Amino acid sequence: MKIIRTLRTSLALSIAAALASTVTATEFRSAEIHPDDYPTTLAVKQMSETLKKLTAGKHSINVFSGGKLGNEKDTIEQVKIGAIAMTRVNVAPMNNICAPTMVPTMPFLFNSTEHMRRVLDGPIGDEILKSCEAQGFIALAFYDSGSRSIYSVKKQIKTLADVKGMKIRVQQSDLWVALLEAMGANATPMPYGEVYTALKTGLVDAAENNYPSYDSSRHYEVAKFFAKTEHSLAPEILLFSKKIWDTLTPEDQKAIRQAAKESVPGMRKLWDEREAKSLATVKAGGAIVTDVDKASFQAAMKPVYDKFITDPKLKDMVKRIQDTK
Ligand code: BDP
Repeated sequence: MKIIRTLRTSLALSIAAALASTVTATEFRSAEIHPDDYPTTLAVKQMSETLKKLTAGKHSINVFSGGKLGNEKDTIEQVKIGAIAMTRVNVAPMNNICAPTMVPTMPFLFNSTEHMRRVLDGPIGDEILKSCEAQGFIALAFYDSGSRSIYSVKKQIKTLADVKGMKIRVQQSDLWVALLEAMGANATPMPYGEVYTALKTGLVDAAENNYPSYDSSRHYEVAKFFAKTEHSLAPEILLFSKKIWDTLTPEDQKAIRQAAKESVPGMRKLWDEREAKSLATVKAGGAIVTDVDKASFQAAMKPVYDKFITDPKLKDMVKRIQDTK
């Protein structure tokens, strides 16, 4: 009897140990709307390699590219409930969830890519990332997304007056709606995956994005007038589920943070190369890229700041960014 009981106990213990080891060795799922060759996808894959090394093969990340796990808003929800471990999104769909993410979206706030990188690499960047935690997200890092400009189907935009009454697709964020409305446009929020058809069928007259997205989404085929408004440098953000995070050991958490941070320089290199390549591709494909009277756009942005940067903490953050040299 006693022997059987001992055997049973040891069997139960070894099953428990086997289960524990399968539970702790994890391949985290990460959502991505861009295709496999896009800099954000490649950067998270690189992060996975680093994570594997740092955890001796215990953890890795499987990137589901091309929107396989849903649009950005949906994947954020999935990450929040722990159904997906990670998602790489633009800060835009986080604007309504976590107010400090509005700051790096603000129009004409950064005066160059270098300025943006310096700010996001420093204490202000960390503050913004940290602020997502209360909403259920461990924000690991920012990635570059270049500057966003308006591209239209029928008419070339030269000054602010040309935008008046145009139906322009924006990301799903109240701030983005207000930003384009302040330009005089009729802002239409919708997920990225629906924009090509919306442009093609005339549901919208224009959209706005950076060169790599304008290229990889093939929006340039249907909206060939690219006007360099360069109105926002809104970055990308890497979000990890707090629900899953809280089940991990401190060592694993540290490794994930480190792997994310270490993927940033490589991502920026890929980004710079891709921007140049995409500009060449869209031009060769018939896109007409022109300068605009930027001052007229800049002058129209005050109401956006007045409406969204009301919290003294956010006001102070904007000021600190403007003061960062
Ligand atoms: C791209 C961002 C992507 C956004 C998309 C958009 O990389 O995260 O979903 O813009 O406009 O530049 O929705």
